[in-house]
Amino acid sequence: MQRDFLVFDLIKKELERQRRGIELIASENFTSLQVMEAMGGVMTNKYAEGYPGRRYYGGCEIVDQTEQLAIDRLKQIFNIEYANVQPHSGAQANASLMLAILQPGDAILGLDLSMGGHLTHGSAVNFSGKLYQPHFYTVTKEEGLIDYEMLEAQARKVKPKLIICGASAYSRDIDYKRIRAVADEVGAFVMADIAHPAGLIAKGLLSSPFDHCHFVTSTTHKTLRGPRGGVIMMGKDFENPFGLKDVKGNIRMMSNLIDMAVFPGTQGGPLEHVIAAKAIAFGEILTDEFTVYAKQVQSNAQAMAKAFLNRGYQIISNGTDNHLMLIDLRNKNISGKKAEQVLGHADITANKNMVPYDDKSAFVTSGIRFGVAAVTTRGMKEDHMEFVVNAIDTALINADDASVLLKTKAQVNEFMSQFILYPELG
Ligand code: DSN
Repeated sequence: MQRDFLVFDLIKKELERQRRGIELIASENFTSLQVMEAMGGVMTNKYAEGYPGRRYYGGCEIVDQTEQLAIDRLKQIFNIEYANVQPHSGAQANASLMLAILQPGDAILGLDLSMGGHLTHGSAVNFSGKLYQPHFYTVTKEEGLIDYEMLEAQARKVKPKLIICGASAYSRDIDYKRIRAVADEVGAFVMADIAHPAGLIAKGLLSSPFDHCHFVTSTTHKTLRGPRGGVIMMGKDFENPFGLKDVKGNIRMMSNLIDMAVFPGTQGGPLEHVIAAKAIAFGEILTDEFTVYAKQVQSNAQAMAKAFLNRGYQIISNGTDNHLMLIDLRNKNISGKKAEQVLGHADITANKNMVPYDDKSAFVTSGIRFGVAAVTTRGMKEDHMEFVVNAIDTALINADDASVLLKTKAQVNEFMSQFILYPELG
């Protein structure tokens, strides 16, 4: 085969883009080189429908070992009884989990997308809002914190089968115990989607959902710094309450139902090359080096929040406990859409985001979301946050001045040249 220079040239350009810019998208990170090597390796060629030791294809004896390693390491990270590492993404993980425990039309209760929630937590444009009957709770207008009283009132009113906690633009810790209490009262399951803060939870820097939530889902590529993918976990396996039995008449455990909902329920062949990469990333998370990284993420986020507050920016909930923050730009007289574009001109990458009670649409928005997981991987410390926030502020203040944006971009590129990314790639 002829080398496809067209595509490889684009991949090289993407590497250069990642190297020269400040990456602040809260859901992104830079994997280690060994994680990327596994993703680009020969395991991509293998079909392995089923699970380790019980596959529908021959030749699975090696991928059985990588998948089992990924499962065992993930269980060790969170000290849990059950893990499924096959979901192709966080959305697939949530779809599988819901398939395992819900019937079409069942009521679910999640954080409203416009308040920091996620598409798969009941949005009308997503399977979760189409197949199930979605209901929502919000954050409080004054403090920007989850409105637990509203959550409890909604749960009592709509009697959901599932309460979903977790978010994609919420910077505070979550009171899982309180959510479980109302779930028990109304007979609901609780699922925590920890896609964003998983890396901090892994190191005990935020509350653990495992003691209180029946199910926990996550992506593997955000603060966990692994390959793009998803996982489903349970702190403790338990007998399914639906009375389903196996061929021998034994009650099936929840782990069986979840495994079956992933495959054959929602997915076909697992991505064994990605699962091998997950195993490597999970091994990295178990090291002390990752503990240092996770602590630095949290410290950097707090330093960044402080620098924004010092410049008069309004952060929803006035700060952060995790790796991200959501900024309401209304007092800065610029929309999220424009801010995202302007920062792009200065090689600073972030995403526009609705703020709670936003008066602008999801395509325009009043907010912008910043996360520090990726820049922390690049090697940034608390002191560097001052440069980053100053560059953002300069760009936003001079949104219509092309010469200032060009100068800021040059400063950003020069600044980033000290944080070497993938030197092995030339
Ligand atoms: N798209 C992810 C994020 O940016 O938070 C969530 O799925």
